[in-house]
Amino acid sequence: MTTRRTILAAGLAVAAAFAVAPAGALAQSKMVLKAADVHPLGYPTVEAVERMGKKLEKATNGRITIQMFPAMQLGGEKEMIEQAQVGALQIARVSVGPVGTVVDDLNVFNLPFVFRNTEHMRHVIDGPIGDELLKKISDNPKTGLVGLAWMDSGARNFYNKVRDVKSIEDLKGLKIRMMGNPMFVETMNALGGNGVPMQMDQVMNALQTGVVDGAENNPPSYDSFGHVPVAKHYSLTEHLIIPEILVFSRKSFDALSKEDQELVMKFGKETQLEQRVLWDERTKQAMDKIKAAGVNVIEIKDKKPFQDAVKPVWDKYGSKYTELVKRIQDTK
Ligand code: BDP
Repeated sequence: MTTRRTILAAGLAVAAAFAVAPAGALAQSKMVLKAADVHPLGYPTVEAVERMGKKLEKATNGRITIQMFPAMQLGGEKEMIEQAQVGALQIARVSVGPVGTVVDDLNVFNLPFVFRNTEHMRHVIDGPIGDELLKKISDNPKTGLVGLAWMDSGARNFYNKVRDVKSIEDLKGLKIRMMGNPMFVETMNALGGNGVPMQMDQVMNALQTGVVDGAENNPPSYDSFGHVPVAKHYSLTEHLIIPEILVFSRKSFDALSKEDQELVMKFGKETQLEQRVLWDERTKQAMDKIKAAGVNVIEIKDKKPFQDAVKPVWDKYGSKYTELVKRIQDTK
């Protein structure tokens, strides 16, 4: 079994390899940028980063390439962030969920129902707020990260193996896996269920053994993590609309030449709109697969009871972001 320690040790070996050449020499020599994602090859986020790698390779005549470690090969997102911070990994594609525990500014996107819908989220990440938050990551030396781009992750919906969740009452007592950030556990608890924080690498097992009754995710993830056959009640609550983020290791970034930094920033940013096209296709396909698998897909027409119930989460965390939330709400 891979432990966090072995993952980090492997990562540190990679860091050593990346750091061998001094900064000046790095500009000339071949460089392999390690990238990681919890999703498998072909998933929109993975594909977008691989395309970024092809562009880098072309622009540098093969000098810079990206080596992708998909499907949790380098551990969960917490480990990926840690590896990027120490320079063991150069590119991490992670959810804003776990990044919020490192960069508090980002937690504004982790507030339940902060976006009206996914279209609204897109307008926010594509506009000045998106740019400012990426800059906050890059400008704060404590993060150890450079923000490259946002990606789409649709809206998250509850699924479980016990019953149809049609109203908030139906969530009562259900143990639901949430991403590792206290805000999510509290969101679930405020909705009447029991939030269980857990990294994705443990969720399948937890579902099968009954440690949890369900989880929540967008259609592509629900499908691609293989949870559909195990938990066949899917309620379109859209309680969290959390973008993904592409970050680069600050330590590795500072070792690049200015020209290479510019290429990384440019091609990194281009992934934002490219991934979106792939995302829309994948969401359609996933929804078709979910329905064909006999899942009870439940539309939630009135989300108000859900929105009212998460007020304690807003009372506790929202006040820090009053101004930013207003700007988000004012974004058309
Ligand atoms: C998916 C995100 C991924 C998260 C995962 C999760 O793409 O980054 O790790 O959810 O729930 O939608 O852990």
